[in-house]
Amino acid sequence: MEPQRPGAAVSLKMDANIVVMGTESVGKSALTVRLLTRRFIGEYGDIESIYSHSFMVDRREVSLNIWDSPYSEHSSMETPLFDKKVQWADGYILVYSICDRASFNSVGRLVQTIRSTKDYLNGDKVPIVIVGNKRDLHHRRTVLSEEGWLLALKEDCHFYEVSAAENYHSVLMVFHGLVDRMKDAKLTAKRPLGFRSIVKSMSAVFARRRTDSIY
Ligand SMILES: Nc1nc2c(ncn2[C@@H]2O[C@H](COP(=O)(O)OP(=O)(O)OP(=O)(O)O)[C@@H](O)[C@H]2O)c(=O)[nH]1
Ligand SMILES: [Mg+2]
Repeated sequence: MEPQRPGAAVSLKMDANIVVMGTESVGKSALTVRLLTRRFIGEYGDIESIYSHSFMVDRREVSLNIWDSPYSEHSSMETPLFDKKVQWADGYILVYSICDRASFNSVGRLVQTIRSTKDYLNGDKVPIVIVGNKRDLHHRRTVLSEEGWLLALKEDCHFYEVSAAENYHSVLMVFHGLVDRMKDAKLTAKRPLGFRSIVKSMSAVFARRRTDSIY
């Protein structure tokens, strides 16, 4: 009988923390809920949550913790909560709306701030995916696809234009793209806070449990 290799089963599983960021109403919750439930429910409220989600990629189980928070000035860049999120995460989904030029400009600034905040050995390798959402609203478009592509090229990030309202598969591609990026990065990141402690600290701040979710 073939001897069992210690840790062989463990190496088939990948655990990762993902944070979804972007300014108000760009569709952060819509994207997250699409991935989790395959549905678009229209209104999402102001729920701060870390969701767990698993799927198989190349016969490997990928288990994600996805932190979705409503945008607020207080949790925007260069605050303690922002720093905590950035350190907690292994990968970042930065969302803008193709109908909102200011949200696009904000994504450019976010990439820079994440790179300078994250305790990675090599800031250039931080896995970031840029998402232009609300593609279905093309008649109200103010940000060209080319601008999204150019930003992603310049910042060496993956880029997707999607509609959380109309399409599940493009949303799935976003998360798969980030998982690929995280696999490639092969990073040695410091992780000062574990998942449990971050949930605890969130409960303290927001006085609600993560099970207050959309279900
Ligand atoms: N047409 C269209 N509407 C969308 C799309 N994604 C989200 N929305 C709508 O945009 C609004 C905001 O979506 P949310 O997912 O709540 O946005 P958010 O980024 O989570 O916003 P905050 O949590 O407040 O920061 C809602 O009315 C959604 O129904 C999309 O792809 N197309
Ligand atoms: Mg939200």
